[in-house]
Amino acid sequence: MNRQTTASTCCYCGVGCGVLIEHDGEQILGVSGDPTHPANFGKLCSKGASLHLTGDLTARALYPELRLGKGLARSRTDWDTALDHAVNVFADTIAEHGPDSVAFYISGQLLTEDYYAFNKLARALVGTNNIDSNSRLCMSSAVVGYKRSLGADAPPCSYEDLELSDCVMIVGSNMAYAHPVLFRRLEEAKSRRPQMKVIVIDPRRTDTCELADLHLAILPGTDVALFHGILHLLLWEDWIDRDFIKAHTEGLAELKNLVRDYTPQMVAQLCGISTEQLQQCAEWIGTSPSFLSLWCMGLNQSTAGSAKNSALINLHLATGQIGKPGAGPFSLTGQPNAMGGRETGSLSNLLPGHREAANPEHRAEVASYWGVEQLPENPGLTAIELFEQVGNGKIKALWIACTNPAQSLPDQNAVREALQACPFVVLQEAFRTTETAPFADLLLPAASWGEKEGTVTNSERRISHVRRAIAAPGEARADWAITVDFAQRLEQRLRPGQSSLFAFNEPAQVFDEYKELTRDRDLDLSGISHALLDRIGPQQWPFPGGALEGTPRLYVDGVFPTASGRARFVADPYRAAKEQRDARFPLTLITGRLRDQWHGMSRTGTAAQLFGHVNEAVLSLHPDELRRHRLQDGDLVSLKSRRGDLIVAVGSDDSVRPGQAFLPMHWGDRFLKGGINTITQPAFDPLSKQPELKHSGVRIEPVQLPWQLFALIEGNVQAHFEALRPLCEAFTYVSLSLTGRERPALLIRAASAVAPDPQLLRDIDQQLGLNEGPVLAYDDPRRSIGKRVRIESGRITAIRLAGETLARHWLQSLWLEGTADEQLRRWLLAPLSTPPGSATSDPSANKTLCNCKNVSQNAVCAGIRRGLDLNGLKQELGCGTQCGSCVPEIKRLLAATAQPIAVTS
Ligand SMILES: Nc1nc2c(c(=O)[nH]1)N[C@H]1C(S)=C(S)[C@@H](COP(=O)(O)OP(=O)(O)OC[C@H]3O[C@@H](n4cnc5c(=O)[nH]c(N)nc54)[C@H](O)[C@@H]3O)O[C@H]1N2
Ligand SMILES: Nc1nc2c(c(=O)[nH]1)N[C@H]1C(S)=C(S)[C@@H](COP(=O)(O)OP(=O)(O)OC[C@H]3O[C@@H](n4cnc5c(=O)[nH]c(N)nc54)[C@H](O)[C@@H]3O)O[C@H]1N2
Ligand code: SF4
Ligand SMILES: [Mo]
Repeated sequence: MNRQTTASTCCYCGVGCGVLIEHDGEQILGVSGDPTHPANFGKLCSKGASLHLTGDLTARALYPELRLGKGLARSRTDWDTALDHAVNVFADTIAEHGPDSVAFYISGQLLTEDYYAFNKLARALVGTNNIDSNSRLCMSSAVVGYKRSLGADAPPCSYEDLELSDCVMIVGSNMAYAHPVLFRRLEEAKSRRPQMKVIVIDPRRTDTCELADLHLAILPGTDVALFHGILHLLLWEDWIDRDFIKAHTEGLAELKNLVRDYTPQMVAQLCGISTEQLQQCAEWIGTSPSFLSLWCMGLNQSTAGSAKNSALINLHLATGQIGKPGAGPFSLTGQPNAMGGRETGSLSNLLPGHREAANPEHRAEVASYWGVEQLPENPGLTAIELFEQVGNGKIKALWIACTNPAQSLPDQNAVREALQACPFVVLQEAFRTTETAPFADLLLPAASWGEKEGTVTNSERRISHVRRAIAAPGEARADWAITVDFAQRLEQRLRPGQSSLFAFNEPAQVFDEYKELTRDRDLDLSGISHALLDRIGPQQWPFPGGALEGTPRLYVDGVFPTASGRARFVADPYRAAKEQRDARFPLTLITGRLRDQWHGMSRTGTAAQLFGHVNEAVLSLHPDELRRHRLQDGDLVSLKSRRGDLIVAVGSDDSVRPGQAFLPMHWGDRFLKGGINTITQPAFDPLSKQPELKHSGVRIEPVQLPWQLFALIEGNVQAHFEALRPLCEAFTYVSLSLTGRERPALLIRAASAVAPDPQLLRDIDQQLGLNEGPVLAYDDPRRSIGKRVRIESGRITAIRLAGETLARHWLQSLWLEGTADEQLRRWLLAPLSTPPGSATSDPSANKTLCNCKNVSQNAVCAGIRRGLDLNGLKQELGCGTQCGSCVPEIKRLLAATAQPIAVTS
């Protein structure tokens, strides 16, 4: 077939970039940025640009699988059997225990049409509000913040405001990694207008700080105190907009009383910054012609998430910095369709069209539109509560779609127990490899990126048409279609003889039904249709019927969707987080994102080149902290919290302050035994119910795990992963990753206190192809040391070291170079295990900075030593010339060798 191009969107972050998918009708061959898409104008980041390299078919769920009893294995079945079985279990459970004994846990990565279908299924057909989404872990504090302060859940800004602003404050967001293409836009704007001020507020010195004129490394969780301290100064210095306050707001008097106490000295001390920094920050906010704030999980994922959001919005109201170009409180959404979930009412407390499930009028409106008598009154469970109720047996049938709760929810020990105990778990997934998959009694294969059609809304309220390029593999089906098929079958049990609530044949029909529920509401998008988006491109809501274009900015007239039409100052005091570091748990563990991985890595974890930047789980600690604990880079430690523990390697990193530690959120139990959310806490914000995923009190303890294993096997990565990971369960520490670009390989590191049963090693060797064939082996059973290397056509293709693994870096380098020389043979057949020569440095420590051009950190550093500046490096090495995701890091290296950054804490 001919090569074709289909315009669609990237399935990762909330920037919502347009992509052009190159394919031949059957396979996706390449991807590039869509130059006409207003979110990215042709740019993509390292993740978007490598989309076509991910999604290994061998990792995909391809057909339905059903388990007919706990303890049995799942086996392949057909769609009819699968869905009829699910209908029987759901209908019986509802009949016996009522509609609130079932629940749906869905995802901000579903399309709007998928979301709507699920929501209607839960509320109109099943009759429960037990439908919540992973957006509860992500955006729910922003939802509360916008609604409390401004009256509706609507980010009022546009991406172009980043370019137009005079002062941009980035708080609790590592945009350089998490919203890279927007960060590119900001970088360019700042290079055009260097007088633009950029403030970053983050406990860590992230790559985002490369753009900062001021970095406030506040102590974790102290944002509310900081914002109140800033407001205190704004009031004191009279850097406020009295006219705006008078005409368009209410509640300042009460807030003034509160922030009077937030003196610069007290705030500086609480936040761990200097009063000069605080003063500077307030001055830029108060005196810049326009002020924009961007925030993400550093604010939302907190037991004070709602208070943090409102305290930040207070600053915009006090300065009148909203509803005009370059200004406003702009929450960055995490997932590609976090917004669509909010619009379609897919959190337990919401209903479609920005309505409230607790509001009887709203329920009546939606019920009448749907043609059902009523909608359920009982409040629905939110994510954390939902899994608690699964754990204590109240939820007896759970439907999970497009999310991986056995990786991403906090307090994993409890979550996995709950999933294990749940009588019936349905999992609608694109990949069968996830941590949640083993708990599924019914696995339904879902179509994924490039294979499905519908709409998504990005951070700036812009709706894009997501188009299908190729057919889904195997028997996988689009999410909306699975949901609608199930609902139609369930209707026959629950409302026999009545006309269908789910008479949908294509996603455009779902959209058309949904959009009427937004008519005349703040988000009115009733003028949009799939066909219109095809004609005029992606559009920002509100977009009422008859509109010719979308709405770039909200509240330009100063009228807010509250009862009085005025925005509200919210006076929540600063409250210290409940779980503070203390004598028993003296470190604060912060979790967050890496540049090239996406969440639980079901997709990004299939592409070896996405491990080039960071190749395994490392707990980052300040060098002083390492010294205090007498630890070296790379040592294994036991990381403990009140909820669990985990063995992980430590790394020295001075971007983390002493007293803190950082661990990326991505490593679930598959890649790091235990998974990082074993440590995190389920405590949540009282209003938004969003859990405190960012901080936990932890301690590290030394471990003695002298027996070590290192293995590398080239090719068939997924198959080897699946065969080897279960065998590794016997070890105390297990870490898996991929390596290589052209010749991907699986890497395993493991450690234990004592040598394992020799049979286990033989089983591992069997999987590694090291029991026979062209294998060189040396075993010293007395010392429990063994080494095996497979050499084919003069190249290493598999390695296994057991006992001690000193030679691993050397062997990995030889594998990478594709050489197998005499020296290797001599070393292999000798009792000595230390590698010859000096080539013992870790090849993966030489990380790939630039994924597009495959340029390593060593090459960049060498260039810097030769005197190259950023442009010189770009010209000579090519790094940073394509997606630009590596530019902040290159700048940091340049700064480190030239002179320290001017302003940091
Ligand atoms: N590469 C990549 N990009 C992604 C994702 C991904 O998985 N990978 N996921 C997407 C999703 S769903 C989301 S929600 C976004 C998340 O995007 P971000 O929120 O930007 O990413 P995080 O790294 O989770 O957290 C941001 C920062 O919050 C800081 N922080 C921690 N505690 C505090 C605090 O108390 N106060 C302040 N001010 N800052 C604090 C952390 O140090 C961290 O640098 O990213 C989206 N984009
Ligand atoms: N410690 C810690 N934990 C965190 C966070 C943190 O910062 N720190 N962040 C939290 C946040 S903000 C978020 S958003 C969550 C994310 O947590 P999850 O929702 O668990 O993240 P993903 O791994 O993206 O899960 C999406 C799943 O959907 C599957 N999938 C992909 N495409 C499709 C599709 O089209 N259809 C279907 N049915 N399935 C598909 C993928 O294979 C994947 O398994 O993690 C949260 N957990
Ligand atoms: S910034 Fe990167 S991950 Fe986010 S939508 Fe664009 S290409 Fe995808
Ligand atoms: Mo998120």
